[in-house]
Amino acid sequence: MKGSVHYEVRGASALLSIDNPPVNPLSSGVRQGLFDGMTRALDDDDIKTIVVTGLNRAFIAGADISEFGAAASEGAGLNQVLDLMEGSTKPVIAAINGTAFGGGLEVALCCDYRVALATAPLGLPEVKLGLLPGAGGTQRLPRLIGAEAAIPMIISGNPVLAPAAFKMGIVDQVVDENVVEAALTFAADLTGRGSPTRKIRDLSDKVLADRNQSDLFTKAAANLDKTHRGQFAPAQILKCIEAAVTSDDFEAGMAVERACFAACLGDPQREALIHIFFAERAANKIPGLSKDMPLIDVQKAAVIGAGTMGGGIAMCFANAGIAVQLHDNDPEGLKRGLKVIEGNYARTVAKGRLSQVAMDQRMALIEPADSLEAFGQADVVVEAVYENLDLKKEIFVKLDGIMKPGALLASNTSGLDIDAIAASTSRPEFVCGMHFFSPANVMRLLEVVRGAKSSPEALGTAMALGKRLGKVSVMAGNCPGFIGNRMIGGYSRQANLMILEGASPEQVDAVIYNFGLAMGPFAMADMVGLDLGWRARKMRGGSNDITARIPDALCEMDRYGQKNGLGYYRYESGDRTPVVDPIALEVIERVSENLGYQRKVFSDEEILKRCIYPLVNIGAQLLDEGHALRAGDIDTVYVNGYGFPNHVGGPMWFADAQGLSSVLADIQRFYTETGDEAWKPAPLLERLVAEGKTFASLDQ
Ligand code: 3H9
Repeated sequence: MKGSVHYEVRGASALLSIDNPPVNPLSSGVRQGLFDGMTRALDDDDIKTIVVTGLNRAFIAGADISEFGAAASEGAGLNQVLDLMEGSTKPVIAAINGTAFGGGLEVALCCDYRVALATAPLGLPEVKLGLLPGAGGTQRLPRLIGAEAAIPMIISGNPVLAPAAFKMGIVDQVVDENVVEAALTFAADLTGRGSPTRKIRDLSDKVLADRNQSDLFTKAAANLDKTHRGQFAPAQILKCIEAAVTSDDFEAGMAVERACFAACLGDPQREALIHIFFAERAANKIPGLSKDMPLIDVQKAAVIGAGTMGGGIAMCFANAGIAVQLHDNDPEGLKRGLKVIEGNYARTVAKGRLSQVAMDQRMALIEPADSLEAFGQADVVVEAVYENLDLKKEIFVKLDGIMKPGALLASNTSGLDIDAIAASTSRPEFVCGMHFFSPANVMRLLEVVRGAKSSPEALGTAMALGKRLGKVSVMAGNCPGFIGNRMIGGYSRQANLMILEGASPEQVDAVIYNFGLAMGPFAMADMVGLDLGWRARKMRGGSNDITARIPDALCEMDRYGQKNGLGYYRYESGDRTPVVDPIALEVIERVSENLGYQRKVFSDEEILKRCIYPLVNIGAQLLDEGHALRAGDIDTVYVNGYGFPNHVGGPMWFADAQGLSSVLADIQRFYTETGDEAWKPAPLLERLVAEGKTFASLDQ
């Protein structure tokens, strides 16, 4: 059995300490240990109170996620343990020493009282795994703090720190240190007062008050479409909380929770979300990079380029408490960049999500630098100038002469050749890619790009730095576009071909939106600006690519996208909602006819396949070439960097779910119909189908 619980007698208290490193999930050994410890304490007349705490860095991180979908595990069930705790005639006190998530918080809610360390986060994040708190959380939390506060906490899955939990009424005492001693003192005090117990299941005042709010659940349900579009678990959560509010019968509410939990457990979204949970963590494990190898000690960072990317990257460092110098070769650009950063922070302060003090501290960590020479003592530099290989090489030549020995030299290129950049220095082993996604201070993804000569030390440092910056880091090989942009190229190309062949931007965008992305390729193109590509193509002397003909024609008519209110769509002033514009449709039809297309009608299903299957086919090539280490890495990139719906699990997981043989059959059909080499089936996809395997099987 996995994990254990230590039993100690401390005065008149039994102290149960959960030990299942690193974060104490409720694995079989923990459940059995809690059951045995509770039984022993209840049977011992000298024991008057019971204190439950966690060793290691958490209280309890929740149910053991790896057990979901696996064969039933041995030992006591969680409900048996919780019944024993909640039924205890001796007060049970949770000494919350660290993270109390999911089933962990539910354990604490079955205790009579909760004492927490001020730094401990408490939350019910099950929704992020496609689940709901299935150990009474949906019934006990509303009884403790009221449904109005419980709904956002359970629906968002976001944790609160112990001091906020105290204000909400979730914990009874917060201490800055020695939480176990504080809980034992709390216990001794209870004994002195005749050992009163306090069972949350018996509380009713909060839910009775909630009953008077007739629109609580209709409002919450209406909000789900904005916050959790297409997701299954959130509506189930509301159903459970409503049961807690509308009936006095606790057991009836628990029965609703059990049924809804079972429904979530059986839903494919749960599997997809748990796949993403483990894939994000697996992405950190790089063959050849050991956990304890020496890394560069990053105290001071530097960023080149104060535009949107560079400014966002500087904010990432400052947010993580790392001093960062920022340089731009245009002094006005540097001033503008600093103003934008200040404005970004000020908006977060205005929304109440950052204190003014924290903003001032972060701004103080960002030091403008007049010249690159100022970077000599930085431990890492991230170059974030625009995508021009010659310019980047020139900068790296200079950095080579300026940076101290042993510093990490990273380029934020989104797809240029890292080896060519590294070759312009005398220390290619210290060069790698660190590709942030825009806006860098918001987006979670970081692609760390391995050059042919990048040393394990440099790569390990970049990966660890990503974690410090709060990013999900994925290692990518050095190929044009790396993982993400190489794949997105196939997606955009098919979308652009389809509007030439007869689909409308609105239809393609609707299919992609309904699939779960925030916006489709044409709304996205309008947002980014059609003129960027158009100007770049003109500078290169034009392009033979037929998919550029429509955006070129739109730009020739001064339709640049959202920025001037006209693009693939029309935009009312001050509104970003795309409105179908017959003029743009006329342009599309004209270009399409001039190129000799017979426009045809597309089904939504065909559109979805044409957009998503290039991701799958290119993803398979990346795996075969070794440019992506795992199918799960590709899914992690797409979910965190490209807005792919995480409840679908990423493109490779989606392909597995469709059945690889049917995906391959469609790709073969597209190849035959179009003769387009881009549709040539990836050899890995063919091999997997021939062997009856899935992409997921490669990661096991
Ligand atoms: C639940 O509770 C359902 C109940 O309501 C009902 C039941 C009937 N299980 O993230 P890290 C592993 S659902 C198993 O790198 P951090 C993780 O895979 C659960 N393993 O550390 C990793 O393994 P490895 C609700 C888990 O410090 C290692 O621990 N709970 C679990 O950055 C370290 O993790 C959640 O959703 C788990 N529950 O963050 C909490 N948790 O080293 C999910 C972690 O082999 N967990 N592992 O790669 C988290 O949010 C973060 O892991 C946590 C620590 C904040 C706890």
